Amino acid sequence: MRIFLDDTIIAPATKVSKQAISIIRLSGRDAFNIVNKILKKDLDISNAQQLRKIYDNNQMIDEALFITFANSKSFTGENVVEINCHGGVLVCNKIINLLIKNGARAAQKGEFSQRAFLNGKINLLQSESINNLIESKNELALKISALGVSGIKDKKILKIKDQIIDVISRIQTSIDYPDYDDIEGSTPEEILITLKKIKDCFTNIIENSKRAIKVNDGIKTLIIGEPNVGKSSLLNALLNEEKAIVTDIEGTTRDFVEGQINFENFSLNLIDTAGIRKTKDPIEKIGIQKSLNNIDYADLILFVVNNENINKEILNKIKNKNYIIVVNKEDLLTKEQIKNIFSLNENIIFVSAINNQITNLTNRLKEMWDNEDLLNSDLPILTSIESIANLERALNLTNTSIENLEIGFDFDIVNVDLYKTLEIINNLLGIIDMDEEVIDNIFRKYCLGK
Ligand SMILES: Nc1nc2c(ncn2[C@@H]2O[C@H](COP(=O)(O)OP(=O)(O)OP(=O)(O)O)[C@@H](O)[C@H]2O)c(=O)[nH]1
Ligand SMILES: [Mg+2]
Repeated sequence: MRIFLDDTIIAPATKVSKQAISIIRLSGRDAFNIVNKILKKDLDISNAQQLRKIYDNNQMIDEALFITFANSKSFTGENVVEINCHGGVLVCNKIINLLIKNGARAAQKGEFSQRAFLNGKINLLQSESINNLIESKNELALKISALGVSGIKDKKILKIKDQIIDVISRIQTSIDYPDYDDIEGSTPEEILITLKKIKDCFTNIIENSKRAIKVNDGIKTLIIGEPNVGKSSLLNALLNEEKAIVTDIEGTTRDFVEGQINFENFSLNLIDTAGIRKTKDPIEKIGIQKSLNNIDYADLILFVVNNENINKEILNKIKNKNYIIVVNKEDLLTKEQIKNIFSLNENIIFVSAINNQITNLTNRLKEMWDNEDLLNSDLPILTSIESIANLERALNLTNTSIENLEIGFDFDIVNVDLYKTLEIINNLLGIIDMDEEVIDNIFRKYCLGK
């Protein structure tokens, strides 16, 4: 995709379907002129909202609300018109085609955000947050994305950037003026202190960002255990629907049954698996092997048992993972049994899936993934894997600079890596010119009309 900032682009901002209202958006230098061609009287630019009739020659097509934004006041930084027309598929498409006939061009995927970026209205991190805001599955993910869109936390990155520039300048001056030993803070020891602070900041941003991505993508949660302990019943209780088949026959679940549940501050991607036991049935065997193989990839294991006989082989397989032993069928246990089981392991929770009594478990999950600190931290959160990978590269370069200074390498070698680090941070913020192709690649991910 080539970028033509001269073009006026158009796209539906809402789904084109049968609904009360559809919104069509135009952005570009000629947005007002093009829209005027389908009206009897020109838009009054000083009036942001106007109800007007739309004409194709003399044929009236619809009556719509026109909202105008002039240049700097718009999201894209260009002249923008939003047309709130009636929501029929035919009428909406007709208006779009009419405006294309009059000089607009159909927008490419993500082109509105791209223009906002190119016109300096948002930086790259903000534009990634817009996408995440739309994709948010739970409340926390939404709040994180909203903060990202506002760009409020980018100050910290700007501060780090200033620090990097400062270190580069100090080193450069020491190189250029070797006899001038009066430059404040330019001994290797002093530079190391700043670099270690930068390193800590990068590390924390990366860690928080990875957690934030998990918040929205979901925690991969494997429900495992022996046959008939109530794994599928637990899945159903968590999902609050009869998703998996539940019977009293051992080996009911043969293959994975999946479901997703959204809590306020996290989401769980649940996988119910085949009960683990020794079997001659070849199909059941495959299912059991699949359950075991998946242990490695899970973020959380819910190991379901019914009593004090906790299968040691299974426990051994999950002992290094994040796990909870869920004692199901609490309704069938005596107080004495509960007490005994409780003392066996610190990760034990009692539930009765069939009776929907699972609050012990959901409360524990909420404690484990409270995640509120992500909101309270003043560090920005990167919302795309690409940006995190870039910051990881910056972290590696900073680490190399620290190591090189510690072993007494020349300053100029250190500065080469610091320049590269600065370039990465600039790219993250979209501050310097980036290769057109890179920009295209980034924006193609976003959907039309955003
Ligand atoms: N009393 C009681 N029975 C339960 C409870 N949860 C499940 N059951 C019963 O236990 C039996 C097995 O339940 P499932 O959920 O199919 O067990 P599973 O672990 O998925 O079994 P497989 O798929 O065969 O491995 C069913 O008869 C359920 O009604 C519970 O909390 N209390
Ligand atoms: Mg089952």
